[in-house]
Amino acid sequence: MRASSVLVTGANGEIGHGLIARLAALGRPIVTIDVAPLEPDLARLVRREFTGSITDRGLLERILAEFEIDRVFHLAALLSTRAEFTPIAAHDVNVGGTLNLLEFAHHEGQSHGRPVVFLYPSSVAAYGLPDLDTKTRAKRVREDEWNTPITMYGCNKLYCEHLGRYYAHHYKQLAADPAARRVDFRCVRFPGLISALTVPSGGTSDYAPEMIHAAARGEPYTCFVRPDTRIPFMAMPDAIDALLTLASVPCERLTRTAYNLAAFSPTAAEICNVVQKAFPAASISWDVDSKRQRIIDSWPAEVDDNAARRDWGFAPRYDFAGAFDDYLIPTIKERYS
Ligand code: AKB
Repeated sequence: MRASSVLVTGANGEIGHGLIARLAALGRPIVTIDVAPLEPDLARLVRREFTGSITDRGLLERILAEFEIDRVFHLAALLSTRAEFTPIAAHDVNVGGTLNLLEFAHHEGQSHGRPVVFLYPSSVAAYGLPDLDTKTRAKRVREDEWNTPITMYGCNKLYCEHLGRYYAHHYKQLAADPAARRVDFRCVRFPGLISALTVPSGGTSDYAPEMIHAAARGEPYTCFVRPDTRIPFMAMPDAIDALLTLASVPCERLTRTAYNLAAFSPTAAEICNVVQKAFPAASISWDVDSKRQRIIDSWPAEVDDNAARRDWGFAPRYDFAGAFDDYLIPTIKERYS
């Protein structure tokens, strides 16, 4: 008999670290895919680790043959800055890989007869505001506004939100016997995420976590965006809670497939101030990279997350002060001590 398990792609990444620990604590057998071997602390927690790419359909077929997957957390992606340097590779992984995973989930659902719950982290990068004036006037942007991303990553995320909705509601709609609902696709649009345990790479919202971790390590940091730059952020534990909550809510409660999530929206200068208060020796300077700034300026300062709050009770634990005082600063200090 195939073992019923949860599949996590991009398991070695920032969200994967937190999510795998939580899934293991819940007693769920975990199967992972990542292009790099799992770090030893994570590897101990999983039932089976596959080192390879989500673009490799043969690999997905092997997993299909061996495991009964009833839940997928599809975290693997090339982030916004990296994707601009290699847009075709980004499209292959972010879109091609997601399409493979959706098809995989459909076949899993067909084989065990239950819909596979498919969790997909989209991003605030799915938005694209044309200029700073519009960004200021837009205020709290709703899911269906300003869906005109300017990055390959943002275009990939927005398109995959629609692919997921297609698999969930319209798959093979013209077939003589339209397929039963096999993929239960659920998506959150994450803001920039800040973890106390890992440092991101390849993103454009990375200036916030980089600034904090550099200060804790006693290293100087040069911030690549203007001090008045404002986008939404969230502490990693709230991001993991959101994925787990959305995964377990009855599907009748969901009125959409993609939900905005928000927690706090500080400027880069406000982040710098709290970091400097916590680490008085921190050396933070500013050298604006106008191209990365343009990307950040196209993302909203705030998003409207009323639908997530109403439909499935999303309620982040950490506001700006709490995220730093109760989670980031103490955990990071302990990590580097
Ligand atoms: C990035 O900066 O690319 C990501 C994101 C906001 O999705 N952190």
